[in-house]
Amino acid sequence: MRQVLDDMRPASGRPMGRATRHAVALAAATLLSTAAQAALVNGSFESGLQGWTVGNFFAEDYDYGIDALAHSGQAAFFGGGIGAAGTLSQTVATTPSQAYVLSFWLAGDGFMPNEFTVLANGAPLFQLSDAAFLSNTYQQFKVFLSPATASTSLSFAFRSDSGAFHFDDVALAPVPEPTTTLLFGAGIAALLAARKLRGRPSR
Ligand SMILES: [Ca+2]
Repeated sequence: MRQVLDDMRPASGRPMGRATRHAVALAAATLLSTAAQAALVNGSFESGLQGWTVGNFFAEDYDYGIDALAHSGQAAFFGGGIGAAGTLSQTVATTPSQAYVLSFWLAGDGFMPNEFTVLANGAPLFQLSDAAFLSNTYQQFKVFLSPATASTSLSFAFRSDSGAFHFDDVALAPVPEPTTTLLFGAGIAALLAARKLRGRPSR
């Protein structure tokens, strides 16, 4: 907050009046409170639906909810929108151009039709249609993404007209290696180019 206020100091360098400072503090507080949370929370659903937003389902404990068929801990999300997919979403802070791996565990009961989709900022990244999972056995999936924005809305869409998917242990982690290697490589290339220029004989 102090940093935000310092950055908002008027260019003239004159100190702000008390009223202006108060208004700026309020505006900054509003900005901070609506910003995405820093990291994905409650990815194991041990705190129920805390941190998550659900949409387009019919009713809790009917076509979505929390139950004990967990991959880890005592709880998992279950969802199977009827006729259309219901969604489970969470907005997290992301670093633009940083690569991330989104991992999660998913199980199905094999009832058809079914559909599962992963979306980032509304764009589909991964989809399963009429997946025939065996007797609610969890499988891990990993989806890579490189967000272009400082916050990313992650959504998972579940449709299962006669059954439900189970979903647990969602995590979003940065993938540092390729970016670091690329930057390092670019640095070396720039260094070599600079040497070449310096080494060129003058006319
Ligand atoms: Ca869990």
